[in-house]
Amino acid sequence: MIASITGFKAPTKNKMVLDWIRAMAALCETDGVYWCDGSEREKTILTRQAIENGEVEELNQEKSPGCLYARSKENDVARVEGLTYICTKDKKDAGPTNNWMDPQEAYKKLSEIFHGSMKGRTMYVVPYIMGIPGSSFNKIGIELTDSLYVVLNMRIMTRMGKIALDELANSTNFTKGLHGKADLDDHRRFICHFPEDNTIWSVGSNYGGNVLQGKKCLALRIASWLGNKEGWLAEHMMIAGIENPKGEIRYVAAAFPSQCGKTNLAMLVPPDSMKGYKVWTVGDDIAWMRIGEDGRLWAVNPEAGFFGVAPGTNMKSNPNAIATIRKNTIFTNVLKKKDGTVWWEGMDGEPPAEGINWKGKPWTPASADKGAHPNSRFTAPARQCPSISPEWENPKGVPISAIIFGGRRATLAPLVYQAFNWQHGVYLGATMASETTAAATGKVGVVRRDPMAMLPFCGYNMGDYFRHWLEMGKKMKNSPKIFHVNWFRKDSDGKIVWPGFGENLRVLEWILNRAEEKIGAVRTSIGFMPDPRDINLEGTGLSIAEFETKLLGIDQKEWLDEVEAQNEFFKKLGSSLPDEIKKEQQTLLERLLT
Ligand code: GTP
Ligand code: SPV
Ligand code: MN
Repeated sequence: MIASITGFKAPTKNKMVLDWIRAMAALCETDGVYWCDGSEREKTILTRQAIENGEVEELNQEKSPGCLYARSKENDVARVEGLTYICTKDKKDAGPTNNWMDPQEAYKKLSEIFHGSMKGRTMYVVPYIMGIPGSSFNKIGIELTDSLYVVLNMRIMTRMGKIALDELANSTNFTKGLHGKADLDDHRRFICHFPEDNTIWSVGSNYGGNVLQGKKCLALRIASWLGNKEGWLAEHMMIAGIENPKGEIRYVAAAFPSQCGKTNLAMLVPPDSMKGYKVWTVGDDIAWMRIGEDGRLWAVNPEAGFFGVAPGTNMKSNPNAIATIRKNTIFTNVLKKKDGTVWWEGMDGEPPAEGINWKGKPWTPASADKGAHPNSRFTAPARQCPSISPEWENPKGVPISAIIFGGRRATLAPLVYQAFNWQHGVYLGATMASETTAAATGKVGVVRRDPMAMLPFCGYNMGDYFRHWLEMGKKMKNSPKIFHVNWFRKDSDGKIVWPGFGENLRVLEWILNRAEEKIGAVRTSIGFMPDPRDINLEGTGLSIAEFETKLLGIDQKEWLDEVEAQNEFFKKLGSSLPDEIKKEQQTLLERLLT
């Protein structure tokens, strides 16, 4: 039976939108179609509905006004990279690092799961903008979903509702997204991208990165594909402005893999020894970057909220995040306390005497289980962040002085080094590696290649992606300088040496001084490294000697092994790997051996 558009009247005459929604509603056999307008009134109504049907719980409204609590199924708490596909006609276009399915096969396979899956459920139409309203740099998406949890999250993470339909008007240029919980069975769970059709279908999950389609699906996988065609970059990067004591602000963008410190760096609070500095948050996860008329690289955060890692967030590690999530925040898979507030491992103060944990089970500090899942998250409006940059909604974006790559490496990678030039910098990004985290299902703590932190998010052939980066460099008059950092290097006792968090500003200061060519550096086989006297160590408890050996030391044997390990990854890329990257590796090898 063809379901008619019921519930509320369609607020658009856009024929393509209407035809497509009618077809999807028929496929899913939904009971009704509800168009989200994004208003406060609607939020109140949908929140009440979500509480009534058990999709979310209300938290203590005195202590946590506007806050909600949600639990996803135990088998549905992280991105599923093994079930995430790029569906292009030619397998080569997805490349060797992505799962690939033929588009026709994917539509067929997922249609069978979607078919009839919304019987007795409402289909919510969520029109949304990724980018700054009114900017020519925007992408518009419409996500159809049977999950109120998704609707409530999307209204925080994107500019959602009427505003997006108005901006779309009669254009046919929008990302067609379909999401259904179906039966939340992980054997019938797929996250499929059809970049040639500007389409995303995800089914069988209700976890953030799999289902909040504006984020990883549109703003990275589809957008990176478009960026390659249109000459811009969609990156897994935080963006922040660093204001020095003279009041000058310089912007950096940093690509670290999931759960490796982007949100923390974006909201950094300067240490006591760096009075007069201030960090302004522009974005914590995604950067869209274009070359401006001045030949510089300009970055915009296309999101409107933060979907941040909860465990470890406290007043010392990230006070700005703590202030941001006091109200209007959705907490997913954390522990719920008796008083209707939330808790997670690594929060301030003592653990609560009891609570209900992320699995929905009674919990005490003696429990073997964790209170909060290691990938539990908060969803909060970016505008609530005390350090939000006055420029964060500037449609032009902010000019980037330095690009920073980094990962979790217990050994090998020093605290910081600088690429000799853009091409060498692209090589550093291309050969990035990091220990895996709980942000995706699978083993945690295994070193894997994660080029530019985009392994799970690049919507096309990784070799072509490197080539695109190389070409972008040639087009810029004033390209950002490129750096590599590692906050996670351990000593022989297995302890992380660098204090991290706010103290990372000491490294950012060096990076910006280098980017502006204000100070010299030591030329080493792997890149430019700091003269230790150029990094402010006051108050870190680290001596210059310790700093040099434990954080800057280069172990030749380890680096030679690293080059070998890179070759394994290069082999996978085959002929799509640009010669320039191979050449950079060759000259590194020569430098290591002389
Ligand atoms: P995604 O949202 O998954 O993309 O993660 P992210 O890159 O934004 O990572 P986030 O800032 O949330 O940090 C993830 C984890 O790394 C948290 O448990 C932090 O406590 C920890 N972390 C962040 N910065 C540092 C640091 O400078 N040093 C150390 N040791 N840990 C850090
Ligand atoms: C990440 O995993 O990089 C995240 C969280 O930012 S998710 O939205 O789940 O992708
Ligand atoms: Mn991320």
